[in-house]
Amino acid sequence: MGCNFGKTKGEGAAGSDKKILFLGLDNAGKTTLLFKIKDDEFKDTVPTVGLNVEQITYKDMTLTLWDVGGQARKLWKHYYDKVDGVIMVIDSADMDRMKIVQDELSKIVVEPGLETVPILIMANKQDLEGALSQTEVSELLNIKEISRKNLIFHSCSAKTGDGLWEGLEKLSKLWI
Ligand code: G3D
Ligand code: MG
Repeated sequence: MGCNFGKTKGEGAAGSDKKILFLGLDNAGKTTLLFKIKDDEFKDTVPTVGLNVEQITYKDMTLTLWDVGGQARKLWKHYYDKVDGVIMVIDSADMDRMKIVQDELSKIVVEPGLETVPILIMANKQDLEGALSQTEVSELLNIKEISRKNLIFHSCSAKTGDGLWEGLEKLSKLWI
């Protein structure tokens, strides 16, 4: 499945610690994605009340992954300090809330303190029948209107793991 754990020196950014923040609406799949990355397995999750923080070694980097929950969106900004990357997780099958996702994204991209932080948008739940494709999600979110260099987009399934490592790979390239 292309899992890229372990130390493969020379391929990533110079050995370093990176703090990555998972953002997204509740039920988008943040916690599932976090544990899929951590343990490479599909876990039943319960809605995140507090924080899930996990650390992994990816290439020659230590990534600390912060899942801060999706319900209290006003609290997200308290976690922006010293963030090296944001992974915004989207439920691609949840068309009804795409407008809310778009609003949240438009706030994140102009957030003071996140201007230079790479953002990876993950169009999750691609395994679900009826999920919108990466292109469809990106059109609904009006991504092309966002003038920001370090914003990348990828589709994935936290359930199967498809696209997960490719997304992380894209994000890690922005640190080089
Ligand atoms: P959140 O942390 O963003 O709030 P969760 O979301 O990780 O708790 O996931 C919410 C629900 O979506 C969970 O289902 C989880 O299993 C499911 N889910 C997450 N990612 C995927 C995916 O890629 N594909 C599919 N099919 N389901 C996914 P339950 O039923 O436990 O509420
Ligand atoms: Mg959660």
